[in-house]
Amino acid sequence: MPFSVSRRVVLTSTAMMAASLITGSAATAADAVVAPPAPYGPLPSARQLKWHELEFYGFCHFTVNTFTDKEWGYGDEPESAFNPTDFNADQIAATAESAGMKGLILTCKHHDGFCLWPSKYTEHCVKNSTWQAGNGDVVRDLSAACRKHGLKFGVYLSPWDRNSKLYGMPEYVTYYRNQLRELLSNYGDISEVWFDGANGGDGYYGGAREKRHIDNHVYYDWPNTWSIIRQMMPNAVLFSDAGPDVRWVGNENGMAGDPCWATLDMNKPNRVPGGTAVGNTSGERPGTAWVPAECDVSIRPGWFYHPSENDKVKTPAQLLNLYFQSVGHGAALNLNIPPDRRGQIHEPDVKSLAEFGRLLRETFATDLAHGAKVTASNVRGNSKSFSAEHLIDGDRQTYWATDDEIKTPEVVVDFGKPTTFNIVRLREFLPLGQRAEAFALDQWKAGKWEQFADGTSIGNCRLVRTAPVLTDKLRLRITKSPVCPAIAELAVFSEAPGAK
Ligand code: FUL
Repeated sequence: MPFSVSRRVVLTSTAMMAASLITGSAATAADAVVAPPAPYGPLPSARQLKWHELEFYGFCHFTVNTFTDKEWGYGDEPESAFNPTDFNADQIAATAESAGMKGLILTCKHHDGFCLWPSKYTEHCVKNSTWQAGNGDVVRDLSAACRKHGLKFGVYLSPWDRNSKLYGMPEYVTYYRNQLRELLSNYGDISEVWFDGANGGDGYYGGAREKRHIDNHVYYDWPNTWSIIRQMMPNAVLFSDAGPDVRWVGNENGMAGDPCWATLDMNKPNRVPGGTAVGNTSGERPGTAWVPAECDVSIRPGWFYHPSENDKVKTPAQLLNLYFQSVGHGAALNLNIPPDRRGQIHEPDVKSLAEFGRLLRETFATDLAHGAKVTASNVRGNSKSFSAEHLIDGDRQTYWATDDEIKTPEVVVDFGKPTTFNIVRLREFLPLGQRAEAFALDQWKAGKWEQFADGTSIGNCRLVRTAPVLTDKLRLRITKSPVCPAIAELAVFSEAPGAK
């Protein structure tokens, strides 16, 4: 009986409306009575769901360090040190776009305290540098270039300030918040605010030249700083070692753990504002909050541009590996591309990024599962709303789900002809939480199924990259799940040739 409806899933009309909202598709009369699975565990907020769609964006480390050849400025650099000879925000944004990035996060103020915008709260900023006769504003120009190139724009405002004489005193927190307000008021939409965990130590501090230590848990009063952003820029995600929206992955190598759960247990002692990143690489299951990971890494050994590193730019193949180990584990990739002393992305970096972008675009252009025949061992209430077809419809808002008691189902993709691939992409339907805990992939070979890969967390995106598989049928088995799975995508790709 094709569209039979089991007892357990008969709904009231209110629940039916909720069901069609949560499936994201208009339910037909026949399936309007089948309820979606109940959400499992912590759920993403609307702003986190939007952030998950970005997957890959860039960091832009630029300040006096670019000119002094340092990684951490002491805070005593003269404003004249910042003097790009040919700053070109458009070139920076165009380079990011060519790589396939969806946004850029600028170090508006790094630990040295120099501000890349004309702040009215300090003299230590671009208004006192000779660059553009003191009229320059990197934040203005780069945010505008990002908008032009369809990129999101995020801000990094270092809590640690080695220039400010106020650092370590309560007045500094007011200063910091005032600067945050400037950035949130004057530069359009801000997608992410990045809070660095590096804090306190020696510095210039207005001439004191001493060591200053603060207690990161209490000094900045993070809850009240975060609430400023919630009020002024409600869609911006807040990044720090402890979230609250996005967590640091716990290393600067661009690699997420395996598994990398999107959830954390906020009852652990380090899960407080200003807390540490212990446990961040893999996340915690089932967790109490949705705090997915971001993997930050630089295209060069350093975060800032150094001429001595011009021959140490990561290759397109290295960048592709990082993509698989970050985005492919359900996290985001934040790849740093530091402008040089002209104020542009240096040539070897531009070349590598363009080629990496080509590899990404060509690899993921054609889903070989599109148009295949998909058959599932179970479909929730036999309803079209939850059919296995949704795995290959290219739409993240629709998904395949099973009846509540079916936790380890399988689905077969029949290509109808021998097909070669080496990448399988899986996505869960995130509004229902991270559900599946393990899966396996089989190929049909010599008349029987043969497993060629397995894995743990899926979440926003799981990329399985293998040696080339040639088969006419692929099987996905969910091998462990506390509840019935809700899988939004099973896509199949063949890697573009030429990754060097
Ligand atoms: C670290 C900083 O100390 C580095 O300079 C860099 O900004 C990196 C992204 O975060 O904590």
